[in-house]
Amino acid sequence: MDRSTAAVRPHARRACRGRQELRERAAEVLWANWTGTSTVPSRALYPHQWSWDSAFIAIGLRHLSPLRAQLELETLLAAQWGDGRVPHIVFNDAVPLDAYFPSPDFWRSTTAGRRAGAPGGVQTSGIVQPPVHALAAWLVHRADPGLSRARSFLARLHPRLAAWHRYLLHARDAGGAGLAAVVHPWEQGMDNSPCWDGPLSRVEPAPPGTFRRADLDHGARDDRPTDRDYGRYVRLAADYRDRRYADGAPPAGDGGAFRVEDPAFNALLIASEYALARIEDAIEADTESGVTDGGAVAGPAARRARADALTRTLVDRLWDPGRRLFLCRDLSAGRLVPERAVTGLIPLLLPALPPDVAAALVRTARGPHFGLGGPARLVPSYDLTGPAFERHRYWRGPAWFNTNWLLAHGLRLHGERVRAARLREELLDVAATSGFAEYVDPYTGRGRGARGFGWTAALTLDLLLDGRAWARDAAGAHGERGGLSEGEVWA
Ligand code: 9WN
Repeated sequence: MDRSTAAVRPHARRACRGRQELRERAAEVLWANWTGTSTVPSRALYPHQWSWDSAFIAIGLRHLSPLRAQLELETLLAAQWGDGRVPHIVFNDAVPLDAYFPSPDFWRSTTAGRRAGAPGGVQTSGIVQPPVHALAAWLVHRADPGLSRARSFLARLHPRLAAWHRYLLHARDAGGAGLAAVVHPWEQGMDNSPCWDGPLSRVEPAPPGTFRRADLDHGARDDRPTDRDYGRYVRLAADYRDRRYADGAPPAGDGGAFRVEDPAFNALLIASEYALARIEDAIEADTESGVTDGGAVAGPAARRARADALTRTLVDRLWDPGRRLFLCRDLSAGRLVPERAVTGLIPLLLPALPPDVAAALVRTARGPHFGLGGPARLVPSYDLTGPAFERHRYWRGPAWFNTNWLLAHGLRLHGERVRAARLREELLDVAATSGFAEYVDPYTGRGRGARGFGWTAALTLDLLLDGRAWARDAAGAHGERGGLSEGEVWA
C-alpha cells in the first residue's frame, strides 16, 4: 500500500457517494499530482513523469484544463532523444535521488545517451513505453480545437510524434517483419507479466546487494515484482546503457536476450498511427498545404494504409487461432510465448481487425480466462486460470484501469456497446470505492498498490465527462448492433 499518499490525501481513500463527488475527487487527485509542467503517477511511489502515464493522464486532464493537458504532452516530448525515442521517465531534478530507483545516476542519459541524441538539459531514462501519445494528442486537441490552433499545438507536436513512430518502426524492428520490439519489460509497461518469465529466464540477475529497491518503501512486498525479477530488470537496463542505448543487432550474452514483439505495444502504435493521420488531416485543413513526416510516409492517406498493413502483420505474427488471443513473440527464442495475458486482448482497439478475429477476441474476454461480464469485475492482467496467476501481484493478475479503459473502447469499436457500457460502470464504481487505486483485485475490485493514482483518476474523469458518447450508445443512436467507426470512438 502507498501509505504516505494515503496519509497526505485521506480523501483519496474514502468511497465516493455519487458521480458528482467522484468527479470532484478525481479532479483533486490530478491537481494534487500536478507539478507545474506535468503530472506524477503517484506522489510517493512514482515521483517523476512517466511516458504512457502522461498520455493517459492528458486524456483525462483535457476535461479539466485543455491547456494543462497540452503542457503535459509538450513536457514529455521536449525530452525526446535525437533518434526519436521518447524516454519512459523524465526526471524531476527537485526530487531526491533515492526517492525512486533506478535514478538518473543509473541511466546517465546525458553521457551514455549522448550518441543516441539524449537532450542535455534534462535527465531521462533510456528505454521507452507504449506509444499512446499521438492518440492522446488528438483527443487533447479535440477538447478545445480553438486553443489548440492558437497555440499551434498539433503543428508543433507533429514532427516529434512522427519521429517517435519512425524510431519504433525502424530502429526497433528487430524481427524484420515491420512490428516494433521491446528490449525491456518496463518498455511494455506490464512489468512482471508472466509473458516475460520465459524471455527473462535467460538473463542473469544483477546481484541483490548492487542496488536498492525504493519501491518497497511504499508498496507491499507481495504486491510487487520479486527481487529476482528486479535483478533482471537492472541487468537488462544496465547492459543497454553500457551499449550507449544502441539498437540493432544484439550482442552475444544476456544483454540482448530480451527482444519481444508485444500485441498491446504494437496495437497502441497502430492506433496512434490512425490518430497521427487525423492530426495530419487537421494540420492540412488549417494550413491548406500537405504534411509529410520527413520522407518516410507521404501524408495521412499513406499513414492509414500503413496502419491497415501493420494490423495484417500483427495478425500474421502474433495471432494464435487456437487460444483465440494475440500472444507475445520472443524473438531471441524464435517462438510465441504460450501465456494468456491482457496484452493479447488490446488489439481489439484496431479498426482493421478481421471481423472473425475481433469476434473471437470478445469471446475470449468473456470466457474463463478473463471473466468479462462474469466472475471478474474488471478484466485481469493475466489469465484467471493460468499457472502463474496471483490476484494481488502487480501485472500477474490484478486488474488495471488503463487496460480496461482501452478494452471498453475496443468493445465499442466492434459493436459490443452494451458490454462496453457495463464495463464503464464497473470502472467508475471500482474507482469510487478504491480511492483511485493503482490496480485492484480483479474479482472484488478492492484497491491495491498506490492510491490517488494518476491514470486511474484521469481515465475515470474521461469516462464520466466523455458522457455524450456513452449516452449516444445507450440510446442506440448508432443502430441496434453495429460497431462505431474509428472516428466515432475517438471523437
Ligand atoms: C517502471 C508508473 C509506472 C507505469 C508502469 C508500471 C510501473 C515502473 C515501476 O509504474 O512501472 O516503469 O517502477 O514499477 O508497471 O506501467 O507506467 O506508473
